[in-house]
Amino acid sequence: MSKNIEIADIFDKIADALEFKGDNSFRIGAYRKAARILREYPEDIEELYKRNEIQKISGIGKGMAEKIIEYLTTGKMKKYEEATENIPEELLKMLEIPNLGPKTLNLAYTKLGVRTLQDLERVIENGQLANLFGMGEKKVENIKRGIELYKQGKERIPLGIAFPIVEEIIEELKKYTDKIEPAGSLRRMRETIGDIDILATGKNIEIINSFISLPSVKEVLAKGDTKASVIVKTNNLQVDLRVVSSDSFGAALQYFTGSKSHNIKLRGLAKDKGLKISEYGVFKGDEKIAGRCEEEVYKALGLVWIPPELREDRGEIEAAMENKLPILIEGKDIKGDLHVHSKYSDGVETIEEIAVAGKKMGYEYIGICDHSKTSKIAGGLDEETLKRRNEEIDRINEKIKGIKILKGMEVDILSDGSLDYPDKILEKLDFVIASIHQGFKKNVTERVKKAIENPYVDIIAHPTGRLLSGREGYEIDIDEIIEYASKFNVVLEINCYPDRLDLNDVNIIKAKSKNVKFSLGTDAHNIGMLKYIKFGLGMAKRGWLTKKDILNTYKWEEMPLRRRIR
Ligand code: DGT
Ligand code: CA
Ligand code: CA
Ligand code: ZN
Repeated sequence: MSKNIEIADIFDKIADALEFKGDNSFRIGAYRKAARILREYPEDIEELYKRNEIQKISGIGKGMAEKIIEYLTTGKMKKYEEATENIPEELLKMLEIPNLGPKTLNLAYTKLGVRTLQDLERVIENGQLANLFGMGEKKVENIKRGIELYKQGKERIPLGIAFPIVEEIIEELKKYTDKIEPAGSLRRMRETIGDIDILATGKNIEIINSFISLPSVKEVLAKGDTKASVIVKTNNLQVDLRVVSSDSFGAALQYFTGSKSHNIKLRGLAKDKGLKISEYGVFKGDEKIAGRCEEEVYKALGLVWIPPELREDRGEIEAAMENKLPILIEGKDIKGDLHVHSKYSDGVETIEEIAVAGKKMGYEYIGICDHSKTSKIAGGLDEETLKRRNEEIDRINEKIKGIKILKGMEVDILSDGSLDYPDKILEKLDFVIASIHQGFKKNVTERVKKAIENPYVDIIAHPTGRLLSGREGYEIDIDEIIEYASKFNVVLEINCYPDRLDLNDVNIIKAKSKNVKFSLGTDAHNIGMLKYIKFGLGMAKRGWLTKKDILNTYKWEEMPLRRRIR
């Protein structure tokens, strides 16, 4: 897949170069979008090319396809060479520095001869940059801060880390605002977040002042009448707050929720209808025809409201035009969690405590899935202990009414692809999740396929094994697993654990197209983690899933488990 990434990088660099040169934003957006599609594309682009199918990639137009083919056949791209002509390589890289826009960089380059990061730091230190027209101390301070972040290797933050920060900020500011909502990638529930965007209405000064003096704020980057940017203590994450008037709240929420590519498409649609859309509203000439709420904004463009999780320009605008958006799964549809660890393996609470917590969540059932015997460090259960656990589950089911505790297990797939318990034990369980926890380098795809062939395996846990923290996962051919799961009616898990979110949206879309069903499991190791279900729900929505796609929306008796379908 290396060519996919290689070409994506080139497209991004073209966009950077165009921005640097002050080109119009439409073309820039087109390159950024193509880069993103390639980065996320599941298949090797060279294979597609061999089959003459580059144009079939959804979202890649004729022009982009030609550029991809040009690069694959000649190893070069003329457009890239044109766009980056006369721009030093180092300068291109510097466009990634937060708070340093392409215009400023261009100015520093043309007026002060800045060509490298060291050059930039020098003109900051000796005051030359601040003396440039339109600059000033404040702006330079921000760039300095940006360089620091850049050097730290500005990473994207997992959704699971950003989410509670936003919840806390919103909770604190609520009393000063009429309305306050998260926007940006966080509202779209992307698996990682670049920065946090929050939108509010109310008394500007009060809101902004309380925002910048929140205890979680480490540094104030900018403060104005209608917006402020801060760095919070957690992960040096940037938070942008904008205060807008209530009659454009919907338009602003729409605009700042993005994604950029969704917005660009929407702007084009507005243009076709002789309208203009901005963060202030939808306009017909000078007349504002929508802006107060999002529904109104989409309606003005002839669309039904589009859930934020779908706003990635993956066909949602076309679907909304024909009123063919899926009815997405919602939190209220979820009847239980299907992957929870108890004290029997490496979880914190007893079966009873988990049952009580599950009831509090409003669940009808909760699936206890402890580790199997080979996972010794995770307190894996030998056969004797498993028997005792199952007896305890029976007892607690008698004792506590209103929730059913399910006897699940998360069973290791061993190095030869066999499972960690014999079939006669697997058979007695309510359901079985199989997972790879060892031998990450040893034929993972083949082993998982073998596990799928076992008639007592209902679900494959965290199917790709990737970890957002970048710690070691395993290598697996997920396309092959999806095909195989589909063939054997095996369900693929959407593991809701913030470091996993596995399957993710891209893989969910692929698996759904092969009629695979999904299960939501938090992989909770203590009851506080049961709330992670919302992150899996986010992935499910981003994957266009409806109620019937997901086991957890069925009553236990009606759940389409593989062992029942046979
Ligand atoms: P992130 O922060 O990298 O995780 O991703 P976003 O989507 O939150 O992006 P961000 O924070 O740069 O901007 C928030 C939203 O504002 C974005 O989703 C769409 C909107 N937006 C920002 N810049 C542009 C732009 O140049 N054109 C358009 N149409 N929308 C933009
Ligand atoms: Ca953002
Ligand atoms: Ca932002
Ligand atoms: Zn687990």
